[in-house]
Amino acid sequence: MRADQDSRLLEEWDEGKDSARGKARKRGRKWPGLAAFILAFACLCLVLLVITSAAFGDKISHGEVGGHGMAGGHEMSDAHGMNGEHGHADGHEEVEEHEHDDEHDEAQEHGHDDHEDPEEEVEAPPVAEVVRTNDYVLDRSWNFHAPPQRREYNWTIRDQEHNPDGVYRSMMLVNSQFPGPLIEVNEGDTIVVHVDNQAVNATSIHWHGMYQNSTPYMDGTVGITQCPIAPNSKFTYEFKVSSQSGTYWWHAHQGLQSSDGVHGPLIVHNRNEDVLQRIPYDTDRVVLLSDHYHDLSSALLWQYLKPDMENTEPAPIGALINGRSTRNCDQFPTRKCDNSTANVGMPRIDLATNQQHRLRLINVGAFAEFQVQLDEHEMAVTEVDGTDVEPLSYHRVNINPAQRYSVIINTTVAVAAHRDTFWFRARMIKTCFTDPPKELDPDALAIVRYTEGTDEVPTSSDWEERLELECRDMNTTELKPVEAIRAPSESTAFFYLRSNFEIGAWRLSRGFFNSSSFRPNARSPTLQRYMDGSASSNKTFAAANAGDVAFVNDAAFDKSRELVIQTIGIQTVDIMFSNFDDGNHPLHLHGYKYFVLAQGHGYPPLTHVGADMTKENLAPLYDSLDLSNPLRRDTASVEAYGWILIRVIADNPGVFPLHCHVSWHSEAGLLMQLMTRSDELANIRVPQANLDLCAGVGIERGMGPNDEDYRELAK
Ligand SMILES: [Cu+2]
Repeated sequence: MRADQDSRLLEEWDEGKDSARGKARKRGRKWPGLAAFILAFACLCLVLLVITSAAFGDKISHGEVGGHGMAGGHEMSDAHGMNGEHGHADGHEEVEEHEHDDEHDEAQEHGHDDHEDPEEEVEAPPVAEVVRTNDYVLDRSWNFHAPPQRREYNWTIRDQEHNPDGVYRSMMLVNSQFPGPLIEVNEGDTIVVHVDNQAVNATSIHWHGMYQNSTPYMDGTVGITQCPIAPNSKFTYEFKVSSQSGTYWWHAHQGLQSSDGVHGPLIVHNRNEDVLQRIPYDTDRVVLLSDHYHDLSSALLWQYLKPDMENTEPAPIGALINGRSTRNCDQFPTRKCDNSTANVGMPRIDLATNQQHRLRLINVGAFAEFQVQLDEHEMAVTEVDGTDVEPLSYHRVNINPAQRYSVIINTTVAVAAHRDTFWFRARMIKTCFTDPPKELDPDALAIVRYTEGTDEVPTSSDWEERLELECRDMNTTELKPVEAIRAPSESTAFFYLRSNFEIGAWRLSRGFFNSSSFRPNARSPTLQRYMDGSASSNKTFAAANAGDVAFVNDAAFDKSRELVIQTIGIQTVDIMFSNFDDGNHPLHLHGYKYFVLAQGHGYPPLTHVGADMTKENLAPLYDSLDLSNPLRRDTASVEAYGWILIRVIADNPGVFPLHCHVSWHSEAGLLMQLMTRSDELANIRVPQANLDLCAGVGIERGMGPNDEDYRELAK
């Protein structure tokens, strides 16, 4: 930042703040009317943040900059990500790379300075040329029987400008790739990821669906298992993958950085994959589905959490398949846009004829549910969130955020249909968007080609069934795990949780489980607090009543901010969720797969309607359950005004969040924690490198705003 820019930028900042105050006084306004202001505001916030940071080191008052996260404007700080330099674009040391765009490969081998000084790099060329797009075609010659090994990856995270659909926006990318690098391992391997955070914000990486058995401190959740990785600092994740396989993913767990680009697939091969997958297949690939926003999540989050917003989630502008789509730049006259770059365009998926093809569908988006189909082809579902299931055929597969479904497609219909190309359609259920932008394109399309290189435009037919209008899980009751496991016949504990949103004047719109709305403590993660407390024999970490094996620990934790269910020994915990909101909540539990016992709309079967939701009162529901082999997964949804009953065998020592995976909702506080096998936690030592993160400078950068930030605005 040049000194002569400072005064002008400060003036602009003041204007922005005044403008924000004026708008904030108008109650009940919806976001599109404020979009321009919010963008300007976010930019200015970052301008100030950078100025303040430069002038005062890293002491940034929350009140001054509208939030220790605000961090809205990577625009200002992009410089250190925009010089076209980067490390091994892949960062992948032991596994060959199989997904790539040839035209971008020459950029991979450039080295980079570990600690570039952003102040030296004001002028930066556009970086779009060097962002690599991944197609994630897995190599069928993969050695499923290789001895267990360390699979090591080097990742550098930077702020970069990129145009996934033509429109340029600020993003946060790993190794200049969007979507991010593929992690591919065998069950039994150890994953090692060296993260070098060169972004302006602090970050943290979560390994979605990994059990982290014996390494709970590697789960990557800010305020729960670690402090954030500060800007200009490094951290190494290392954990063994055991007793699980299938399709997973990784993503940032700080703010909504995942939506800004920090995400990618994580595939764990089972040594018996050919047995567990009942349909043999010739090809294997990952298909990431994502809602797409043209603005940084931090700017949108600021608006979303504003008082009186009534849980109106920011709606996406479009959708991406493996980080691609294409928009007409004329629709966005105020945006920098180029839809002729190599990364932009409709994805082509080459599936040779007369074969079987595995597609691993992952919804990596922040909000939207997708309904996915390949015209004129049935899809046999063979895996759900890492659980192999007996194949069942569907015309469409509906997939909520963070969920995964593998489907097998049989390409033998060409001859009958006289076609060579077909539409692959991933359509967002747009009826769940309260206030969509007028430029919304809810359908992501790809072309499946039987013959590589053909230019034929598909004329394939849509299915006749009408499209889904509700956001909820597809009916999974018929999907039976190949490895049959009977759910325990009884639970040892039962908890009832109501989810709802509360709004109020001059208070953030917050999501609640019962009366708790999560606020992460970036400098004191729950896990470390427990470790410290138990080491000093702090009695608050024990049950209040002798004999309690599962309890809400409101002695050690302020449950208005941190709702922690603690268990001692191996317990079987049932949780019934009721949703009093008009939005769907895909509920993700870290560190586990749970049994989905039942889910539905309205009230579950009760003995006494209107009486408390106790296990006894739920006898009619419990009596109707089929426990012989229920679906096990890590993300299942409680639909709007609906309910879900899950059963967790709580046998994994650690502190694991259970939260809504609509990122807007979880940032609004819809998150609680299970501290399981707390009696075993004392035997686990948190590595010093993890503890050291908490002393990092700037670790709050990138977190969501505080209530206080809005009070400042209201003055
Ligand atoms: Cu939710």
